[in-house]
Amino acid sequence: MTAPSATFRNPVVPGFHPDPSVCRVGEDYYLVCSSFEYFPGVPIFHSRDLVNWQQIGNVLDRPSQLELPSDTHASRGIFAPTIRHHDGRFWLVTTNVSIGRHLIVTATDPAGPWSEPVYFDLPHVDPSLAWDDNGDCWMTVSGVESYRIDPEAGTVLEGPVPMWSGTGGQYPEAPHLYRIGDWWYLLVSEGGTHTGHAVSIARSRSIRGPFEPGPANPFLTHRSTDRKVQATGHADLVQAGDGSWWMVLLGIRAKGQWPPYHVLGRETFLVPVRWVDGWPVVEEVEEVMAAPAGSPPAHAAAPDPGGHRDDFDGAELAPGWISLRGRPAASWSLTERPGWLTLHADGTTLDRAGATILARRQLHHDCRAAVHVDPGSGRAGLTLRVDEAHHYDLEVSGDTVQVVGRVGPFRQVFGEQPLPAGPVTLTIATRTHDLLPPMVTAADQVAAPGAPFGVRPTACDMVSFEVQTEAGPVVLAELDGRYLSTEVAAGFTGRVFGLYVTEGSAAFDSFDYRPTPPVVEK
Ligand code: 6LW
Repeated sequence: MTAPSATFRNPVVPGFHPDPSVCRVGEDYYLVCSSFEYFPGVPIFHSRDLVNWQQIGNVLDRPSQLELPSDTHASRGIFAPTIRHHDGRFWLVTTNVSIGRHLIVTATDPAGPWSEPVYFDLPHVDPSLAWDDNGDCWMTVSGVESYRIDPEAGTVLEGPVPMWSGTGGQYPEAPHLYRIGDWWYLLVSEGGTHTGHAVSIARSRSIRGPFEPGPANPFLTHRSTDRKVQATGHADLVQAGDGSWWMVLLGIRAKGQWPPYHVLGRETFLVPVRWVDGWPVVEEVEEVMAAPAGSPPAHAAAPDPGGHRDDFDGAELAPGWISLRGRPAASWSLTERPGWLTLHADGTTLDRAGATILARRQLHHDCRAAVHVDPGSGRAGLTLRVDEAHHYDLEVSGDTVQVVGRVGPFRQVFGEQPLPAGPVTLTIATRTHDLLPPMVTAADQVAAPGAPFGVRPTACDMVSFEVQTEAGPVVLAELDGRYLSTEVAAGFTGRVFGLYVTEGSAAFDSFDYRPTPPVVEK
């Protein structure tokens, strides 16, 4: 009798973790994602089962590797990386679109340190690396075309060599070449990184082509379907130690209707791959998926990432903390007030690049994040942000706590109350609904004259702001979370919770992030 297959939960790396690339060395898997205007760049994760991923560092963790000019726009900076293991070393290639260059760094330990970059001034994005049977290195980029390069000298030896550009969808990108048996397989995403996204494949006997398209392209797409996971694409293949094949890819989980909104950015998903007549076949990407018996994910335990808490007692910040466009040494300290994270303002607001923020990604639709902060004489708080023009702030200054919303050109204070001096706990919570309550009717307005006609009392995504007072918790405001979505803000990132200071200095004793149970729809 065949052993029953186990299930695993998707996304395997939730929250704003797009453009995954993966490689295996023995029993160990390593996965990287893009990071855009955030510093440090390119989070790197380790797993033994492809399902439970622990962040072990950031590949680009010093300014000499990661130039993010102070005018770097939101969603510029570091685009999609590729990670490979070759000749005893890890190789990572990516594009810094803010300086218009591809770069390669290497490491013997994937947790770092990684080398200084070797730059390539070649067009396009989404570089990938492969080594041919002669040991020559090829960089393949969106479009799709390849260049034979010397990856250590930073020189181009040949190219561009045109490859295969997918089935005709827009933006052929995220190309990866694989040597499998006697074939070179070329994986390509197309259709754009939203609901039209798709993954196609072709193969050739030679790395230079010509490439023969697969018989069932695109062999993965969720376009025009009502599946919960959408925008599936930007994929990378990996063979597990037991011989089974897997694909990591990005997808989005949207809520609400006409249109649906997604707020967590593009997340990393995993699907099993079968080979049929020499071509990869994958099932639809679901939030709960079956893993073939005996395969690494079938051994995965407790795949829910859960919450995390930081009391700032360590000597270093955990690798999950990200800042914007750099992290000047003078802007933060774990030693100035031991057990607290001290932040110093450097003269700007959250509406402009340059404010002092330390942030963590929002990982669940339903969650709460709390900080215990001593604002001193500063202006500080907890923000839920997508970019400088889309953020909700729960802010303390002087003897007042207030909720400030900034969406596009609009800025408004939504709730305010006096507060005694000293440390205070601030909480931002998000709550989502798949089904929407009915809109307010004329009859409702008779019962509740202030109710706005034709508006739903709650949206598919609500954000609430709470301050802990001596009399208990007080909710200062509840705002529609859709204004902090990719559909409104645009761009390639997702929401993060940020600890910030915009005037003077402030100290944070803890950050506590928890998923909360989803609302049960009737
Ligand atoms: C990335 C491209 C894409 O370079 O989005 O998913 C771009 N596809 O491949 C930014 O993440």
